[in-house]
Amino acid sequence: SALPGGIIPALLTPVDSRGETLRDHLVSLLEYTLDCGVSGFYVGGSTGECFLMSVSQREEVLAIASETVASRVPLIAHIGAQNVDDSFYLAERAQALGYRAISAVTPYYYGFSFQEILSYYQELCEISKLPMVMYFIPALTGRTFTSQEIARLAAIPGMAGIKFTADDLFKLERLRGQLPEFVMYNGYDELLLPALSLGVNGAIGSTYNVTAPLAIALWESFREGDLARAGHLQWELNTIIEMLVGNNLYPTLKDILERRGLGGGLCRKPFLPLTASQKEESARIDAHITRV
Ligand code: HMN
Repeated sequence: SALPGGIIPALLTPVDSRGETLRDHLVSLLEYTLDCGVSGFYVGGSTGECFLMSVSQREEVLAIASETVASRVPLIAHIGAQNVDDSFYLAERAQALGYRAISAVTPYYYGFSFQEILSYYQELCEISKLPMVMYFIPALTGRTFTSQEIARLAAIPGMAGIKFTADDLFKLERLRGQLPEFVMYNGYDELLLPALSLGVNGAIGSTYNVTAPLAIALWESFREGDLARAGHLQWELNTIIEMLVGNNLYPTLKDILERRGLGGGLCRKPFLPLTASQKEESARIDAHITRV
């Protein structure tokens, strides 16, 4: 029951204007990306809008993903929540639904001490039989950790890996050398190739919902030692990512899925729907991706 490597979309959650999950759209997205050859899914993370959802909505998405994927690839459930009981509950559900691993964002907002964060993960790792992937995203949590602190968290029994969503590649490199068995996922799609060169095991990201074939081609070029092609693909991907991020990322990713006939739906409030000019830009981005 090893953790997956390779390209792993951070799954989007298509919703209607009332914020209810569009099951058929979610199933289409899963089938489409599976056909592209992705190695797994990260379900219910930031990209999945977990922090805008109720626990029952999160549970529903975990269930739809596991029923649809039906063990074709391993699934990682993001179960982090501000209410610890919600995390425990979702961790239990993930285990019952056959997830390969759980993941939790580092506790945020209250400025918790390192000890508090350590004991949060210790307790989660004790109650769950599933391996834990800590979700390190300092730009959004406002809380960073030194590589020594990450190494202390990595030593918790059951802590199997990290989703490293940070651009501090020196820290990534130091951790890789210090923790050879620890599973490391790159989190900024913009940095896939540099992170691969530093020995990450996989990459979890939002943009792979619409660029999986390109990201997989980059991964394979790197594996084959074709660094010129890998570098070119990173450049192509980054041109796309720059456009996506400049147009409101998640609603644009969903709009692109709509254009491809997969049905992306909307984002939950307070995300706003795309304006007419953002929709035009989204059409241009989709056309650009198709040309690459
Ligand atoms: C998740 O939890 O949904 C993702 O793994 C988050 C992922 O790391 C993305 N980060 C954010 O959206 C904040 C990246 O894929 C990011 O969207 C991408 O690199 C574009 O900047």
